[in-house]
Amino acid sequence: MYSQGLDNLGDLPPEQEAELVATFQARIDAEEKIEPKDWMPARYRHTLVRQISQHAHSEVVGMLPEGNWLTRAPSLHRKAILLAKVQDEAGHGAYLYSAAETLGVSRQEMVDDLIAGKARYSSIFNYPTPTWADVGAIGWLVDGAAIINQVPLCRCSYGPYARAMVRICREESFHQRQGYDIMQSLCSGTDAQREMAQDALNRWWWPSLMMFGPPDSDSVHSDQSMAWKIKRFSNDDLRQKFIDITIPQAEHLGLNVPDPDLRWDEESQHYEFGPIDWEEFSAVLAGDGPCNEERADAFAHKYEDGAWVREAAAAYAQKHTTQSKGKS
Ligand code: BYC
Repeated sequence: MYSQGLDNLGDLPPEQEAELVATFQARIDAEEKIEPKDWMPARYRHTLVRQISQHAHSEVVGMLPEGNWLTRAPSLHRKAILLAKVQDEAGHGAYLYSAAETLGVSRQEMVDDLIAGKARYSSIFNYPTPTWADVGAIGWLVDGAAIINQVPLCRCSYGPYARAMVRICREESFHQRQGYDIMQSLCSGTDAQREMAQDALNRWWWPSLMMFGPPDSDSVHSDQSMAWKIKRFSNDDLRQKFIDITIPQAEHLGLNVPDPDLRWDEESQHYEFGPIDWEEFSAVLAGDGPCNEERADAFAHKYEDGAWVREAAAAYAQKHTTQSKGKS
């Protein structure tokens, strides 16, 4: 996938290639940012295209589960906030597709791969949102997990990705707050509302932990990505951080985290938690999650429906360019 034109080695003599690689790694080690026109190993470029395009697809597919609730938000106020949040996700997708484009792959290719089922997006968006509390749980847990995972990406060695992440993380903080605020309202409401909040936590807790990726022992890309300072922390370290931050928030809401093995460990100063169902994770990645098919169909149809907007925008841009050329 996306391999055409990405290999910039091959014809070089081995000594010259080794020298380029060593200089590149020295720049990374010195915390310099790598910019689009700089020399980079093909695998570095490829890893970034893989991760950034998956990330962009996640933002865009992530609009679908919450978008389901735009017409049914419980008040005008909640609707306005949710609209703003969903629009932010579209913006995040746009920044990320642009960051990936600086590496030599077109947005069209990335979208075509998503529609063809060849590209991944986050496992979390293959779960359903049957109640309003799911919108709260997504903001609180999913955006909360995203912040933990993405704040270190603001220090990613690739400049355009790192810079896109700074703005995205600011907006994710607002998203997490709006989700927690929904949960707070439900938890201080009627018994039925509290039950709805608890049910949403029960369903979203484990999938949120899976967002951080497979355990370190099974993570195929982590070591290399950490050596290149694309990733700064391992999947397990970030998952632990998320758990440690989130349990007190659940306690504050008066909700029970659905893990009978959960306990605070004085010695390590971390929460210990029960086994994650990695078979479920693998099934979701293989396309057998509760909503994989629904999301794929919805994305493809919405993309088709939006063709006229893209055509109109391209025609407008073309006209604008011709007019400004005529003036100069
Ligand atoms: N879901 O070697 P590993 C959001 C794949 S959007 C699906 O550890 P890596 C939001 C992985 O791709 C959240 N696939 O990989 C949006 C690899 O397969 P391939 C998205 C997953 O890349 C709207 C294989 O498993 N955030 O927050 O080192 C509303 C082995 O994994 C997942 C990002 O994308 C998963 N959960 O680490 C609200 C952040 N986990 O590619 C919120 C940027 C793993 O070899 N991405 N896989 O076929 C990352 O930080 C890293 O790519 C990951 C995985 C931590 C996700």
